[in-house]
Amino acid sequence: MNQTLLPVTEVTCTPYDDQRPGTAGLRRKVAVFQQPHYLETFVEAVFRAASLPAGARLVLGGDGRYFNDEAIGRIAALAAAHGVSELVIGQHGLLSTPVASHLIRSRRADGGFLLTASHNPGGPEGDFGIKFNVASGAQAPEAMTDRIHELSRQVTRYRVAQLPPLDLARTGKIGLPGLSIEIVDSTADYAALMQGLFDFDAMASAIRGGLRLRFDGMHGVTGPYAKRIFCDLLGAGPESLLRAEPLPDFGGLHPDPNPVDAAELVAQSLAADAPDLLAASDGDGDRNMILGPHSFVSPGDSIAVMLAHHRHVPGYAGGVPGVARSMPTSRAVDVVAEALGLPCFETPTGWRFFCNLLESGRIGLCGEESFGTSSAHVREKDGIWAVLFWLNLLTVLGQPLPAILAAHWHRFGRHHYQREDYFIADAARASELVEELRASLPGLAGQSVPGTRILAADEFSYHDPVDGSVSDHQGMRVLLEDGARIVYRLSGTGTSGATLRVYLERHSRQPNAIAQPPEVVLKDLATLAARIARIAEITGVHEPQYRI
Ligand code: VG1
Ligand code: CO
Repeated sequence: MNQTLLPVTEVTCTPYDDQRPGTAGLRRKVAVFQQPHYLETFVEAVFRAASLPAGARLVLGGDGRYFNDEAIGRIAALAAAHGVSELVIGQHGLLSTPVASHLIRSRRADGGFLLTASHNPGGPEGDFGIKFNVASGAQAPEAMTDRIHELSRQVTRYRVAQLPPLDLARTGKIGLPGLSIEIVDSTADYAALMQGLFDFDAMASAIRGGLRLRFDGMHGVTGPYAKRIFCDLLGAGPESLLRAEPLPDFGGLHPDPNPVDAAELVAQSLAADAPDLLAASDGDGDRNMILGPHSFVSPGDSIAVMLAHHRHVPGYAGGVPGVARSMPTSRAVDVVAEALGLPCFETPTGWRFFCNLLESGRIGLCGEESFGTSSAHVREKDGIWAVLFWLNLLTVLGQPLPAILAAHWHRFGRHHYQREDYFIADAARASELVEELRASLPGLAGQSVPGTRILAADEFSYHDPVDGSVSDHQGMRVLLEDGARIVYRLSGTGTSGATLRVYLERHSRQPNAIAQPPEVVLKDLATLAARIARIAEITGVHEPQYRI
């Protein structure tokens, strides 16, 4: 018998065919989500695929982008009709991605819906997205997202409970028949989690002693967390925060923490009176960019430096069992792991692939090249955590950031790294390029290229050591005899056309080469990468849109 006491209505609809989640959830233009029943169809498919226990508890919140609050109300109505008895919702509808993961774990929830399209633009003309995370706080695994897609094509009816309008601004409990809703200020929970990992006294004392921090929230979800942690708890002044108010359209900008979209922060890092640590996070607060005076920490270097010094940070003083990086991430962390005698796993792009390794205790730190790093404290990447890790390192090492980087390169060599994004408006051309490149892989090994030869070329397949699942077609890689590497893959987070990502990497040990900027060291490799994949010839696109 149905226990729901709220009135429930049944709605009939025609299924959609395009609801396959990508690298991190379903992302579409807002206008697509606004089509009748579109959101409900996907959420209904999630409920069918997840088979939650009766009386389940769910976490609900998002990055505050346009459509966030409306989606919360509509998901709550479906949840109640599915017998969910408790909802934990972020105040103002806001939860950063790592905080949502933390709340699912700490509240022992059965899962959660994260409303975000991450670094994609927001506003009525922008993008929206939905991700479902399971009880461990991790994103739904691939088998489940495949199932969600399959089920979404069969949704011809769904049920919604009639809920009163929810006041998301007021924290506290709302008791409804059969459903309890708690609106939470998540900054307190998150600050407590961070206080358990980092030395807040030492960081506060360094800030009192003159250490200057600048954090750019890019009008995403991190502003309130940053204010609470950096200003209220660590004593940084208000000038430390830029763009710290969450806005539904992110101020019309792209909330992506990279040197192109956070150019103002980069300019500040190059000024004569640059702060000691500068950082930015993305729309949903899971990415980070770290800068110091006249220096930029590449994402691959960030995880490598963290690993090299992790025992100086209280939450990691006992050591980590191992590390992991996504395949396209630079191999800088591999070199450190080897020196420390730790296992280093290579996973496909997408945070969900780290989660089995984290959950089974095989790794304690992991990172992606797309400005994402995190640890076993949650099951998502975590932007503010990364900033605190670096702040804690600056404090305990007592050296400026550029000196920490220089010492790292001196010891381990430097992995020069760049990602090139080719936007290809006609997705069919992009697929053609991938097919042709795949077909050419077996013939590449042994070919001479300027200055060296191709050692190997293959397509990455991942065998998950924990659940035995296999994920094919996870990027194509070309290894050169001099150790350099090219990786190609198509983005799985865009909402129009296709984006070909080309990742370039070269490990340098000579001081002269170490001192050169990546664009100089990788120039030849970029030309070679474009030639091997015949990018211009097949797609008509001659230059990458982004070179990061
Ligand atoms: C991109 C990044 C990937 C990241 C994903 C989600 O995916 O490359 O590393 O996990 O975004 O990040 P893709 O398929 O476009 O390359 V986020 O910050 O959007 O949750
Ligand atoms: Co993100």
